[in-house]
Amino acid sequence: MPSSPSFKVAGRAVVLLAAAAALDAETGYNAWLRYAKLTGTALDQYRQSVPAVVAAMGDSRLETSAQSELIRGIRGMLGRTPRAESGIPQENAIVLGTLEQIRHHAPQWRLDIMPAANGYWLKTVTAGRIRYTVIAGSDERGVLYGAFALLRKIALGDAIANLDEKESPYAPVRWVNQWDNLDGTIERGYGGRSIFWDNLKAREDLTRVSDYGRMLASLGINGCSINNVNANPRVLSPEFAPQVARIADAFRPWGVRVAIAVDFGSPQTIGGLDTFDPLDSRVAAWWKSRIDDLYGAIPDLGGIVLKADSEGRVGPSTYGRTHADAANVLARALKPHGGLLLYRGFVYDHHMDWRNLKNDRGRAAYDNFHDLDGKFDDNVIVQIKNGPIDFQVREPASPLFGALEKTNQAIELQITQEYFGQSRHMVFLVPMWKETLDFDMHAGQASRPAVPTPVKALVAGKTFERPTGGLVGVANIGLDDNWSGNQLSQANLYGFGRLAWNPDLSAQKIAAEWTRQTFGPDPQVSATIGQMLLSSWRTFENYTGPLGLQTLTDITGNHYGVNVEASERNGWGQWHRADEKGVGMDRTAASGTGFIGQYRAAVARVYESLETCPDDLLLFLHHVPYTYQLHSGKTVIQSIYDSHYEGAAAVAQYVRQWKSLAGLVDEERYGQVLAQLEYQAGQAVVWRDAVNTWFRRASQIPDAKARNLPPRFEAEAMSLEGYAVSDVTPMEDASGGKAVACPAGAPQCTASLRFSGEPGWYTLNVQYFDQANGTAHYRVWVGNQLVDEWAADLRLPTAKLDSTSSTRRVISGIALRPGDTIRIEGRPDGAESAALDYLEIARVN
Ligand code: GCV
Repeated sequence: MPSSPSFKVAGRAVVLLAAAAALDAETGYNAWLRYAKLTGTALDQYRQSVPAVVAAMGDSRLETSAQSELIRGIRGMLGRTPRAESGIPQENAIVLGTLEQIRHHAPQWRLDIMPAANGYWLKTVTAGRIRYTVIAGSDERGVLYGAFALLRKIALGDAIANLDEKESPYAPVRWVNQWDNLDGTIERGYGGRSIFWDNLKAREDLTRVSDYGRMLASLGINGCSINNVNANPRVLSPEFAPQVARIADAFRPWGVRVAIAVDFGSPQTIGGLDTFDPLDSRVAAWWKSRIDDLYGAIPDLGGIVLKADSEGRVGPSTYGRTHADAANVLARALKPHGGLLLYRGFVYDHHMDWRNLKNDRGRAAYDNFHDLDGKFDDNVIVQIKNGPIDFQVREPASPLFGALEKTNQAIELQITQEYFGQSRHMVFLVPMWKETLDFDMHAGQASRPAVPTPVKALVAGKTFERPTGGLVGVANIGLDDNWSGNQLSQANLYGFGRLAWNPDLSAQKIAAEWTRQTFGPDPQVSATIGQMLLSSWRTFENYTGPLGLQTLTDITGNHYGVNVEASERNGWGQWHRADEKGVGMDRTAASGTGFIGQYRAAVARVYESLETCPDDLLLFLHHVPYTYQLHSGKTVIQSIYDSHYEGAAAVAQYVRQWKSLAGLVDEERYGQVLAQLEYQAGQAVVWRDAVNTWFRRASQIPDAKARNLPPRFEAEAMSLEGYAVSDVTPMEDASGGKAVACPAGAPQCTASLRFSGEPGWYTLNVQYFDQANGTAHYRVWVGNQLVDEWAADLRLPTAKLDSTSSTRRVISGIALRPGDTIRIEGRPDGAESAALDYLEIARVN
């Protein structure tokens, strides 16, 4: 990727001189595989310990990738290009191959313990004065993963001189799912269009797919389903197989097997049968013939992902058949080819009667699948979302994990940040995933000694000795230069991959690894970014949906802005049941929906009792009055108010923390992240105010704390020229429930006020609306002086005036005197009305 060497942040000239060479502007395309040149003693040390030769024992595609990756990485980090050789050289060398090859060529090295499939052994071996750094894989993938592991060690500054380290993946299935549509759009994708598809075909240029395969391989990910689970039936049409085959070709050098998602109605829609009944022999024959053909074109196809009977997708219920019937008909066709069928456990009724307090979407996965335990073929995996609802900001582990003993399972985690601020908010999801993976479901046999049965062990097949299972992540990448819509969301892809390889890694370790590889070894950079990442889930939860309320977003719309009521009075079942008396879903066995009874007794006991239920999940599991006292000592309502203020304050602090890295991060990424965090800080205020206003109105209980906030001037109370006052819905999405909008066709409108405060330095926070239907322009004047201007050109997912479009412009360092006129000019464009909510004038201390 092109990069520009310019770097011009004022005020850090001394630091810059020293760091300039390392701080070339970067797009983020190389993600954590930058292989940036080492400096100082690290460079000297590695130059001494890294040999001049990289020798491969075999010439398979994966070994060749491993060899060239090592050369690429060493050239990048050490500025030296090792020689590529084959066989065992008579000089110091990195030697890579499968254990079988190495034993054959060098039996005297006695590498006789085989790591599990896809594993590797990094070992320093000496022969007289010759020193070999051996990368021995249990298979070819293991060789490739070992090569990446060695490079990671160098990038992290770990010692490599005396290696003896064996690693193998925790679970056999380590897949990503792309929700990419064949037309090139991506469902819930925030990193640009698809790298795979355009215009109902595979893209002409698949270089990005190959580069993505390299990123996945660096983490040990071994499979990728390449189209949306809301599948276009066309993916199974006979003429489409070459398209899939081209993508498989691009991934193959990186050991990533392609899988596809299919539509269960395909025997009818594509096959021309009059049925898709899984027990009809013609349907079974059709699946077999299509799958045989696919394997003809892609012999190493990983398998198929199936979403059936969910959110409008057809499924076995049409014929009164079970999910096992549906899964097995495909699994039997896949079996002779070694393919897997990943059947999604995300099955629920989205037309439930919300008035019935016993209805509960949270029950659905367990209710649909636990009776079928033992009925699925052994190449079927039930793919279960981490929580019982749908990737909300906090959910308990799905009870289904603890309910399947004779069925393979996988956990589905969402890397793309659908309910987590999409690509605009920084939220590092690893701590949340860890909480679920480490959660003990107490699923062991009562008769056996109590061995912990965490979710990770259950899905990896360890607890009940299942033949397969694993971790699946819904990916967050697209054609954007930085892959994921912003620089920091790459950490989630990295974190997913590292956890899929080893869920015992700590969130701290993963954050530290990612930060160092992505932003370099400066300790201040590592400490600051690490602190931001690791606190970001709690921060996001604080300003969106604390205490188990789930993400209080517009669940029937864009899943982005705040809309507390959107969850209620509809059939989607993401209810929080907040009313004037109390809040929360009663999911107890005693008086509620019975959801808690789906857990094994030891878990159910903790959740059922208010005494032991953790505060973080209280409102997910219980309905309580607003005045109920939490373990924290606060009332529920005060905790809601406080956490929203804390969340917004934490994001404001992230901005300051990031600014402390000026000069230590390259200019391009520094600027992008700063802009993102400043935007997020504004959005956190929008969330804070909307949620708190809503709950104050509902509960009629005021915030007990006097908050010291900057004075706010509503736009509708300013002196307006051209602007018209407009109601905002829901009303809590705008301060005072109103905005001012400039009518279409008007060249310009203005809102002004006379400043009457103390003379001094101030920050002006202009809260305006950036709609998606035009590019309005704003200018701010103090007296006759233009102090700021900008275009409302963010890619926000709404054309309305609401919390999604509500955006903050921070104008700092403004000198004000009493009597000054502050004037905001808005120039509308298209249907975008240059709307304003309010102006805050904050004194700078
Ligand atoms: C692919 C949620 C998302 C949908 C997604 C669905 C699923 O409902 O909003 O976009 O569809 O989950 O996981 O199937």
